[in-house]
Amino acid sequence: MTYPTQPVASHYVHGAYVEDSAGAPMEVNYPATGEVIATLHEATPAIVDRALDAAREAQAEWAALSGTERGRVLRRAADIIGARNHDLSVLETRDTGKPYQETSVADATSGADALEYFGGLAGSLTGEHIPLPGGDWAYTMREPLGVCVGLGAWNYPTQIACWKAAPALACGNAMVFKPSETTPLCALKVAEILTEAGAPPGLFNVVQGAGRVGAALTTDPRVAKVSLTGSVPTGKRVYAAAAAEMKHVTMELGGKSPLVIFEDADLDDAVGGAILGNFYSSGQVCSNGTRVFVHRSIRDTFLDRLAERLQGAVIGDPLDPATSFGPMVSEAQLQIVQSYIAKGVGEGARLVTGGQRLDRPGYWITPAVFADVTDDMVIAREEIFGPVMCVLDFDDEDEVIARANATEYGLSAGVFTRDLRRGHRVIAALQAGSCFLNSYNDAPVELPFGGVKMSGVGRENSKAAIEHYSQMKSVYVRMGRVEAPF
Ligand code: TXE
Repeated sequence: MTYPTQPVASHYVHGAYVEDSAGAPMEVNYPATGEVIATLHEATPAIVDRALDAAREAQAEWAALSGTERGRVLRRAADIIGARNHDLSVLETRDTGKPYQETSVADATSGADALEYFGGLAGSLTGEHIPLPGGDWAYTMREPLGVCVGLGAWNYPTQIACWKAAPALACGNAMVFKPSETTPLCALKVAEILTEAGAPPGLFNVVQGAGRVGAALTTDPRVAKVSLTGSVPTGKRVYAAAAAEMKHVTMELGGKSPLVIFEDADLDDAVGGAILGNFYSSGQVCSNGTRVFVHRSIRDTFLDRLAERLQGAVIGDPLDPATSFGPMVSEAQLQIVQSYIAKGVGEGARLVTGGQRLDRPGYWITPAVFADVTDDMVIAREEIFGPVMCVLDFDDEDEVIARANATEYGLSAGVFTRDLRRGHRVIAALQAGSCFLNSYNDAPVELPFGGVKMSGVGRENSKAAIEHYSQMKSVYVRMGRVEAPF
């Protein structure tokens, strides 16, 4: 039996489900059919207050444990998630509409990887000893920040909750997590599982709601850090609000990433990379390579091969393991995508295939490919966040580097070529935080993930995330006498 979609209650605070029906109702739709699968309530100020108090209390207790003990809890949570991967994946599919074929290998599993990885690191987080002249010395201590807030987007609800919670908790922090109002279900399961794994009550709390609840968390003086996954406009607002009290931030924001395919690329790999980087999760991935620059000499062959491969997309019931392409997350997101497709056509781009809304309940649109796209078109400049690939032609390396970098974003970039030197040279010149050579969109926990320019601040995953969830204290130790001038 899989999990019911209606949770026991809307929020998870101090190790238990809590409800406050005074909060505005929030309906959750199954994107594949549009049907209401759960009704929750937005967090009232009283719930936010309880969650922050619970986190503050738990944080002190948690930070007093050894890193090894903290790590054990995280690793146990990873094991529980692994054992329940099927049920968690079904819930993720219902929450987001993403096909089970994806959720069963990319969501709870990725969350479990983060918990296991940071659980393993927790015991080795230390400061250092620094010898100084005259027998003096110093040491550094790595300290937690305190209570951290996580604000999630709707595209990877389980993964985002775990990617934020795992390094935060490993470093001795507590967290209040607010999922996206569009996909509120999965983070509650992460909270339940952490409790089951031995986390003290209040260590990881989930409160529901939209921007107003996120803003209340961001500005609360009990909060030391805010980590957001979302859009650039929201990122600017949250960053500015956090700055008022000099809070730490991690910003994982949007992108319009370039994927550069040279004439010597393995064409099937390049087509595969472009498919992964545009149509996985129905294109709702921040790091997608949505500006596909294809060398003019292979452009037509590339488009033919792509059209052939797209015939293989199985669009249907997301819970059927054979389905490889699901609906958009919401009617609103579908309409955004449709409006961009209309803009692309209006601007003179050639719609090679797809882009049609399917005549069925739910939020379905077929994968779209535009060719003859030019840099100035709106579809080549703005993040669409849907299954819309823009193919642009180029003639030489310097030209494509300049054009690829001519964007305010800098999340990801990919290069397909068989020329070893060119591959590394071009990657080095691209302004992006997460790059791929002859691949696209791999995000193992061992690698730092994050953007440059408007795509964000800070890094998630890898040892780099530790720097963003802890602070250093340095202690000077004088072994001799203190010599003062008077
Ligand atoms: O993101 P939002 P949404 C992009 C994508 C998409 C757009 C909107 O372009 O079309 O964002 O998606 C909370 N203070 N990405 O609506 O609005 C909000 O409740 C504090 C890129 O999901 O940025 C949610 O929990 N919090 C992205 C979170 O911030 C606030 C993945 C993100 O909301 C707030 C998904 C405020 N003032 C969408 N306002 C990626 N980069 O991965 C909103 N929130």
